[in-house]
Amino acid sequence: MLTYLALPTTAAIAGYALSQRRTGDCDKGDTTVRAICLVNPEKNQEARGIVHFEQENQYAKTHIHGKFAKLARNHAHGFHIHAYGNLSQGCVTAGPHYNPHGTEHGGPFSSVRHVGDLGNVFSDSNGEATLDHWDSQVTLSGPTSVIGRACVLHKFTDDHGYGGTAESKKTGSAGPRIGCGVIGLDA
Ligand SMILES: [Cu+2]
Ligand SMILES: [Zn+2]
Repeated sequence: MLTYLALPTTAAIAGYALSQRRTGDCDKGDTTVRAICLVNPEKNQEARGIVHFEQENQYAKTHIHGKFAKLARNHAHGFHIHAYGNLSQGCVTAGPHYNPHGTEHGGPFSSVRHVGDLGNVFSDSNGEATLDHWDSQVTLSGPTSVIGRACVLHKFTDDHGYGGTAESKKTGSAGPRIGCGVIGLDA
């Protein structure tokens, strides 16, 4: 009787231990955080897109890649991360470029830039664009994480702060917001 009880108990403990070890291994091996931003057109606009974010750990560059459609043909459209995920009044309530360090506007490879400065997406003759960028300032965890903020597509070209105006140093003079979405966690 005791033997019959003991056997399954031992098996259960062994199985539990094994499952714990597997879970532990899995946690160590995959620290990648993923996020997604569905870019929906602003009112009376058509531009749309889908952007994926992947970061292996808090200190790694973040891979930002995606696709856009219904853009102006053969055009560079400014694309940024803005401070807030509030789209209640459309893209305008997403606030300014995400700028946790209080710096001037720049381009994605500028030494002085907003964290949210992703530059431009370049459309082809069909009004379609792909984005494939590894970013050194955008993070998906920690105090300056972009999760819950917004990605915003603009009508005009971001001049990376070289336009010679106050607006250029603030927004890159990228003009009206034509599409946006909230950056949310992905599996
Ligand atoms: Cu913007
Ligand atoms: Zn900026």
